[in-house]
Amino acid sequence: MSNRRTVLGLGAVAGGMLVTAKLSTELLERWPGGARPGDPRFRPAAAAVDVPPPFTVPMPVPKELRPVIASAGVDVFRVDMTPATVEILPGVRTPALTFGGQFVGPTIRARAGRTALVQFTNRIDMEANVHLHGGHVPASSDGFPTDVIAPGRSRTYTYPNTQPGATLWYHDHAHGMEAEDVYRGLHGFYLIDDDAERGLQLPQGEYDVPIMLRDAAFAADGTLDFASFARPVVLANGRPQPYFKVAARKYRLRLLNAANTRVFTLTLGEGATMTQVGSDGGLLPAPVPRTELTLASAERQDVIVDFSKFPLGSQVVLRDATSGPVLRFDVVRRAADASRVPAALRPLPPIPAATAERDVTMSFDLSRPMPVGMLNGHAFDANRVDIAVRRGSTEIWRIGNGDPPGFDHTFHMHATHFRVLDRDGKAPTPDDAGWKDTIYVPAGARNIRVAVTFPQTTGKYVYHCHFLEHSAAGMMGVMEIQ
Ligand SMILES: [Cu+2]
Repeated sequence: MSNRRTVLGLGAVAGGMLVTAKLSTELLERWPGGARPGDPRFRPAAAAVDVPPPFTVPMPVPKELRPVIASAGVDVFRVDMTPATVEILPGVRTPALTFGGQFVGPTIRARAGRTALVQFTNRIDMEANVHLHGGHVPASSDGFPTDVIAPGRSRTYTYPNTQPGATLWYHDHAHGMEAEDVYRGLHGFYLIDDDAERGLQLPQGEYDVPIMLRDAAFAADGTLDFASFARPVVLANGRPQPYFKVAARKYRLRLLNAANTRVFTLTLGEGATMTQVGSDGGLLPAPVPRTELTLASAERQDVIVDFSKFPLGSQVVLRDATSGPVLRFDVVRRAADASRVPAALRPLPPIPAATAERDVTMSFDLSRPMPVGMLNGHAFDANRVDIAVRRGSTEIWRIGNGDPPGFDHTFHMHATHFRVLDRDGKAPTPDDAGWKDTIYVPAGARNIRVAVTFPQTTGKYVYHCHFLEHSAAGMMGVMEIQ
């Protein structure tokens, strides 16, 4: 454990510096303008490992997990957390830490109004735990960083699914290890379906596709290189720049940025429209036509793409502004399409009057040999309550980035969702729409105001930077709902 933590410390610096200091002279020299495909720097420094050309492997859709028991009102699932050797790059064996042996864990599809009990068994040789990102769950099932599952032990998490339909994901949250563990594969989708949403007749079944985007660096022997500055290989559902065969009809694409420390800015084809219907906490009040989506680490956006707008045989590329092609959709067949995109989806309720306002400033202590992550000047301490709030109350939090230019952050709050009111006095961006649990806090952001209504549950939850190298380095606080 101590060895692994030491390694993590180095990784924290590397990963943190990668994104946060992207404007530093040193990095600009190494990485001017970011890597582009075809640029030799797009490959890892010691790239003896073969990264295939784009669009040579198919994109899988992670398997959906069947409940082992489905009784009145309760579904029971079992998932092993286990080391596994997986194929990410074709023909290359990569050791990973997985849920259920899959590099992108099995998708858990839950139903609103039905409790899911998920028993996780830790078959990894170190402590780990599980956080349901975006889940409204009791504190005892939230994966508090020090509330871990010992090796060889099992733990059943209770997910009440009292929130509306949404694209959530589950991942490790063991303090100090979350960055490395998630990087090595402890991530999977958790989708909540609700009847009202189903009634809208958005694309369903095989036309409802979760897509996990992330990046990775590979050492020459095929292992995932966690300490690497650069993570040049972009993966969609665990494969490098894959293709995905689609029918000429509407699809719901549930896009998740599961990269530890990266911002994707996505466009489709030659400026094709992606109709956004959902964000972190589920459906927007109305569909929003978008041509460019920005997803910081852990953010989700659900979009409807109508591939019938493209001639059969078209190849439509999803592209990231920094890394280039991410995924190619090949329009290969016709299909019936009874799905719709209604003009009204799910109304957003009015925000209750706030009873408190608080500031949360995110920064590094750069005076130390290893940068330490801080919120309001304090590194994470699991035994200290940083913010106590009243259950059911509404507050306005002003999130600021206290670091010098070049240091980006993200802000994530557990237990609930919030709404972005404004950014430094300006209107929120389209990427801030709807119910959010994670927002981008770029360099220079001083006052992003969010309104949050706390749930009726009580207990200790964390809020943190979701660039996981930053939270692992201490950029995390404890809030107690009382
Ligand atoms: Cu950060």
